[in-house]
Amino acid sequence: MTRAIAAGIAAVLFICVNAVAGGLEATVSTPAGKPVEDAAVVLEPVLGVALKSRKMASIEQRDREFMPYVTIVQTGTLIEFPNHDPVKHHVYSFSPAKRLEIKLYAGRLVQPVLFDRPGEVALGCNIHDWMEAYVLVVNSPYFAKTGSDGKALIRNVPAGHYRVRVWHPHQKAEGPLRDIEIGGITARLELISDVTPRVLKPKPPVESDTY
Ligand SMILES: [Cu+2]
Repeated sequence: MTRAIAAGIAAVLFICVNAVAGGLEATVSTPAGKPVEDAAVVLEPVLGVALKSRKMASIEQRDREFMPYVTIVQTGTLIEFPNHDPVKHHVYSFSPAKRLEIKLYAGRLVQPVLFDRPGEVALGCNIHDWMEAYVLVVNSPYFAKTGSDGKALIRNVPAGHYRVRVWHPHQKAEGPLRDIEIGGITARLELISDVTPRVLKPKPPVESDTY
């Protein structure tokens, strides 16, 4: 085989490999047609092991709130909990997928926490009752979270057969899984999730905070 032919074959293979990555654009709405924000859309590969995505995520505390409200990570990801507030926080979870407690602390230098089991994790703060956040731990690196328009875009998904999962911390029930074939294009899906609207709990003025 001449070098030119080998290079030609390599170029064709490269194009083919690139062409078999696709994506999913999902729109999540309530049964009444309202866009659902903060829903997790996850593509779980039916066959084969999914590649690792990023290893570290961050849930900050700012203005005595967790940010973001919903975080999606792949199983095995470390999450750090930097505190940017002038007051202390005491982060905990009683969820079976991850029990944790970071006792009263200030500042950014707290040990990250390993989320090593798939499942849903509800976070709270022992000091500030209104603080809440959720982590969805999944066995896939292919996921996205919906914005206020209810849309989530998952890019660079290798071609193959996947199950589509939609999750929201305030869903009344998790909907049925759907199967989808991802090819070289961005697939579009309309998904329904029946959620209870988030009710913001009252937050006392910062001056009354003694922590
Ligand atoms: Cu707090």
